[in-house]
Amino acid sequence: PYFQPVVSLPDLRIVGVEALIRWVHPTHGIIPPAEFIPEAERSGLVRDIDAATWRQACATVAALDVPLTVTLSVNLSAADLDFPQLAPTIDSCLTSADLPADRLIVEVTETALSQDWNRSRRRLEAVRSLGVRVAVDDFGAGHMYLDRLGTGLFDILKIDRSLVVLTESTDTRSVRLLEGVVSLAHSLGMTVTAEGVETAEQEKRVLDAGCDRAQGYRYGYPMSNADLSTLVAAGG
Ligand code: G
Ligand code: MN
Repeated sequence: PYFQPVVSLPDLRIVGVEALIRWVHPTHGIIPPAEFIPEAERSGLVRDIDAATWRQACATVAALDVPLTVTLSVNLSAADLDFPQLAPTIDSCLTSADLPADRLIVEVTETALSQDWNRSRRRLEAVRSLGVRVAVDDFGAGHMYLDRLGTGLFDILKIDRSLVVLTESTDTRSVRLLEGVVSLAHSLGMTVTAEGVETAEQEKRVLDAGCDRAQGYRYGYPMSNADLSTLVAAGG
């Protein structure tokens, strides 16, 4: 896993990291997940790859000298939601790293959730009963039945970068749209993270719209665990 910082708004302190899988290939260099995860899904390897990623990420974050409130986010794929042993696997990653469950967040896209909603919901409820929080990833870029947002299953809403970029348009409706999503999430008790923030202008827009957290190249690129340790040792 590589790690990308998540900062709180408006103070820009590192409050979390998201583990993002990368294939560091001896001759091809760093291969992004979009290029190998679809194949791993076809071959059935994706579940093992995901579990190995969570395990390593938990160990890395547990070993960092950071406040106990810094969280780790990991990504779940649709195949993980189809796995009866999902919650026990996550529990075992936490236990072997000695990482408290309240420091872990699992992120699921709307599309992965929709493969079989009732099953996804049961699996995520089991994960949540460990004390782990659940985030909707890339919100606004997939399709979701809005009633599912109100089930109490989700702790965090991650707003897709496309909605963040949209706020730069001269049409003020794009800002109203972001404000509306944030207010909907807040009224349902969710924390809101803006994804893919790259510029000062975007940061101002997401802050003004009421987002609680931000993530994106403005605060840090996904980095190796060595670079992450150096960053947090330097105080972020
Ligand atoms: O689906 P999810 O949001 O987990 O995926 C995060 C992906 O987005 C990562 O592959 C990461 O490299 C990429 N990413 C992270 N921050 C930014 C950003 O500021 N801009 C863009 N374009 N991509 C980003
Ligand atoms: Mn994610």
